[in-house]
Amino acid sequence: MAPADLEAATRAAPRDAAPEPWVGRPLRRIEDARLVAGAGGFVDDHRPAGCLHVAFARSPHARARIVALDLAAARGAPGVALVVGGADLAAVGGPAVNPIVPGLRVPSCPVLAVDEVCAVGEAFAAVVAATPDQARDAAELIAATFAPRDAVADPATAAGAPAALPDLDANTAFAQEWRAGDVDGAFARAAAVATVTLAQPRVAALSLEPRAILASWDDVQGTLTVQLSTQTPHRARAEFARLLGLDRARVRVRARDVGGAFGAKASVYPEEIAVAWLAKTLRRAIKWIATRGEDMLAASHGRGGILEGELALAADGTMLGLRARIAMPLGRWLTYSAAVPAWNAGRILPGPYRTGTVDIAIAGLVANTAAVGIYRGAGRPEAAMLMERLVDDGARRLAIDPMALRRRNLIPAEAMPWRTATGQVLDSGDFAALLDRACAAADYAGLRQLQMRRRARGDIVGIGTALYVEPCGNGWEAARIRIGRDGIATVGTGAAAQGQGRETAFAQIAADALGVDAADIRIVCGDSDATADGVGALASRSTAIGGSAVARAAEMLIAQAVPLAATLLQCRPDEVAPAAGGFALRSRPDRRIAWAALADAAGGTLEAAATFTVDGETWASGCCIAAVAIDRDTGVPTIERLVWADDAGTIVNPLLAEGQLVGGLAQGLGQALLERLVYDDAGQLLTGSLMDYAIPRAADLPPVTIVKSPTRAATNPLGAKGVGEAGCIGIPAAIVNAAVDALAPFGVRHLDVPLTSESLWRAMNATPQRDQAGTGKP
Ligand code: SMO
Repeated sequence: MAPADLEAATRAAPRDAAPEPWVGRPLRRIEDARLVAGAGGFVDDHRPAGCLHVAFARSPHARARIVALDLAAARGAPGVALVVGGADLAAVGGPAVNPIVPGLRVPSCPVLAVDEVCAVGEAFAAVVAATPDQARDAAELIAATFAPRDAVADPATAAGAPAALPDLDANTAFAQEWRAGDVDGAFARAAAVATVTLAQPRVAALSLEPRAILASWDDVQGTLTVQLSTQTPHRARAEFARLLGLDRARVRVRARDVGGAFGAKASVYPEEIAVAWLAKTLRRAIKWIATRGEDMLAASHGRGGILEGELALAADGTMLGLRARIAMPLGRWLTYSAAVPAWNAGRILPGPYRTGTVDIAIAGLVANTAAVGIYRGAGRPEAAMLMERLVDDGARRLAIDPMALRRRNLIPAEAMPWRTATGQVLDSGDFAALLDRACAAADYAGLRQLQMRRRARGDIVGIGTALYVEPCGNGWEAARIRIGRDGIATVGTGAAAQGQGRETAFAQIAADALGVDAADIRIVCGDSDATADGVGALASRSTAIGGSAVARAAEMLIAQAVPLAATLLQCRPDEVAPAAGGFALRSRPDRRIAWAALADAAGGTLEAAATFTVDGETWASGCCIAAVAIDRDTGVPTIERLVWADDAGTIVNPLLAEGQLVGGLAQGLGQALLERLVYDDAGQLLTGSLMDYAIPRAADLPPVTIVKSPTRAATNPLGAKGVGEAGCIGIPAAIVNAAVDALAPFGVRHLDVPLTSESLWRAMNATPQRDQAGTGKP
């Protein structure tokens, strides 16, 4: 830089300081301009010339030996480039599994079934053709002869699901137990023992763009570029590299826009491995976009657990001990995070309560169905449902108001950080404040009085509460910041996006950290080249961990820039202070130097990369109160009131946070009232389309009152917590508690989701009442 330019650069005042921090502002989503204009970049928006398309032949049997496979007719069909069977890909391995629980046994998962199919919908052959229709037509010409075998039924989805936990046997892929304190003693001296058994249906993730992949092989460079609808691009890159025998540097995975993932796009699928292999083998661009039906049949499902719990209570409502057995279905193969729902449900079961005496056992069961994996909440909703049902059942047995029983057992805010009986360390939270604010906003006392008056005139009305905790991921995330001569900061993050508004929130975080305008930030996410490595968008972790990585990278960039700024400002580094748009002399704030000039002086670019590793875990929490009315003649439930206090710590953008809460509420509502995947006894999926699987529509959403009750997270510099899964965690439990409360005069003691009008009507009209827990204790 010439001295005259330098003089000008150090004098040119960059834009004025922001009047307030960017974090906390209700900034409109940067992403929406392209999305509402139809200019989003979903996988199917990529249409390279000469791209070939894949269709799969799928098993019609839950379990069968493949006796013969005839691919000849398909190979001769119009437009067909290649047809492969399982044997052709037998040497390619299967998806990796996170060994988060001890002794995990992983069933084999061939890319395409070789000798045996293990679930309806499992792919056993693939056709590559010029158009998607030609590929599908040819796939129908594949002639396979099957010898059906006895299938292992999924306990939770078999018709007439048992109300008790199945025997754990050879189908157990893992088991784990948490024990603390004298559990038998606690139950022996209990004044009351609450008992609850939950049988949860499986649900479908139903992202707007189904699973989708476009894999392109570059024969000159020897590289594979994959456009993938994923929430974990770096994980997918590692998987494709490992499975195809490529160096990671030669694989790039990109996900420009992902129309929802909800946990179901955090693992590579066998179909995706097949497409990547076909691209490398044919040295072409190959695309597969799943149909809605293929996703319902063969994408990973969520929930489906059977959970039994017992809560020992003293006469004053003090929790003395907690016993639980939790069995989660896994299906025929394990997704990367297959063990997480059971592990989460077990480790967080005590929730916000002080109970130090526990015996909690979990197990994961394989069966001849589609895989079951993480799904928005991933075990947290199951834990909240079991614990909060136990609390209400205990309150009924002791004739104590359920709110008073909760209040008596909450971990006090002053006790944070709190180590739970399962060894989890809650970093922050004020559960009593959440409960009080929710009660105040709902006018809980008034609601109870109104309930008495309405019951007296024949209305069927109930009030339900659920408190919840939401662990927000452990481990690390990566970020990289590069500032060029134009002063624009390009921020790469390993925290991908699936519709949360990541570009907006992270621009706010980076703008504050660098002291620049958010308009001068470009966020690059959903790209394995954005950072050297990365984890992805899951487990409510991205803002707390990924956002902190961005802040950390900014600190490192500032540390690099200060000596340079000192040279240019002709002062000592300790005389340099951050100023709007760059740095200034501490003693002479008008003597400034902008980031652009620093980048120029550094040869064109300033760059820093950082990894943030969370020390322990960040815990969000909340409290939901629901008031539900049930129609006596039809059983139709109406959610009359919904109040929700959530603690997400520091809120980066209130619009985005509320969007996440309400979106999660919609999904939680679906689980509470509507959604259920059903297999018949032969392992056939009966709910294979949106004609037989109900999801909430906009008109189904009740009004919700959201009140804030934040406490700073103690485990990350932003003080931020997760918010994306909260709606699936607390809302269903509150609604079920309200419905059980509504039907209590009918002797109803428990209801399983979904609370369809049919199931509610049957519960009202069943006599005598079934003892749900099978314990003999009414
Ligand atoms: S269920 Mo989430 O994407 O960890």
